Amino acid sequence: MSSTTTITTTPTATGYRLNGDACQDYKFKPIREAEVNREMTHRYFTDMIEYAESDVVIVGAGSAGLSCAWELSKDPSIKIAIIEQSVAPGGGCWLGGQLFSAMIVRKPAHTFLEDVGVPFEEKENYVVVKHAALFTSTILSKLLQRPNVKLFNATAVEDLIVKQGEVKGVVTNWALVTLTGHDTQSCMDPNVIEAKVVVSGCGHDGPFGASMVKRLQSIKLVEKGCGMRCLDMNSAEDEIVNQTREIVPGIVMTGMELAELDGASRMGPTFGAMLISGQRAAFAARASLQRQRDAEEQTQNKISH
Ligand code: AHZ
Repeated sequence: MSSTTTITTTPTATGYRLNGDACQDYKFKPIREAEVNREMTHRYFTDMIEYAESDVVIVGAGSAGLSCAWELSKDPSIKIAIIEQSVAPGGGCWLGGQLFSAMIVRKPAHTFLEDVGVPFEEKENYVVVKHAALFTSTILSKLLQRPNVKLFNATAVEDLIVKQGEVKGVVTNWALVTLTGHDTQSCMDPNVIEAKVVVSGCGHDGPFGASMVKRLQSIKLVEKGCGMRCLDMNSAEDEIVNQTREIVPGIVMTGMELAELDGASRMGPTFGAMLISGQRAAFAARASLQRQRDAEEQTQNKISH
């Protein structure tokens, strides 16, 4: 509380006490419009310059992508850009399923919730978070405070940078351009972010979903799979976690997009697999970074000998 804050103790009609300056004649400090502009644009473009070369780009800020970012960003030396086409990050995890609030997480994935600090109600084989938005808002608020993480929302990944069969980064555009602009503004070229590893968590097929797996199939870096199978909660969650891996050099896949690649079942409204698949994707991304560092070191050693 600032030293100038006044506390009123007048009881209101509802019995609550109001406190703070909001009850007084309120006056903001002055600001110039241009100052607001410069604060925002300077910071955004500084971030764009800073993250033009990232260690890891995570595509899609759904439950899998965010869980991956959570785990990976524990190492402050890894620079992570998260690209989300929607204005609001979170993908499908603002709701538990359909329009319902509660989020079901099957054990033992509840340990991930403990790690993030999300409270839950305990049942024998699963836990319940009282609102999925509590998970999403908690992980987002903690993640976005980490100095090695930048979220670029309202930005879509349109394509990949691929060299000699290895993924070396992503091609981006403002999501509005990707969604509608290409009808009228086909000349609007995109932007790029170089990355040592790309983690794709674009979700299953849909208006924007599975965008990465479709592109990888079209350039024949992966085979065309049979697509997501029908719902079976018990097999689906294990399958997704166990299939999480680096699918081609430089690209790790996580979450429901994997079902489109490998033909796994969908699990419907249970989220444990998304959290643990995200965590596994972080381990796979770290292993890929390490492998690339070792290879670089070997090349340097050969040159210097
Ligand atoms: O907007 C998408 C969403 O937030 C984003 N996205 C997709 N393509 C993109 C692109 N560029 C940038 N080209 C992109 N962003 O990716 C996010 C995917 O989140 P999601 O919640 O849809 O997927 P997830 O795999 O993290 O979680 C799946 C949750 C599901 S679906 C399901 C079922 O249908 O049975 N069950 C569960 C638990």
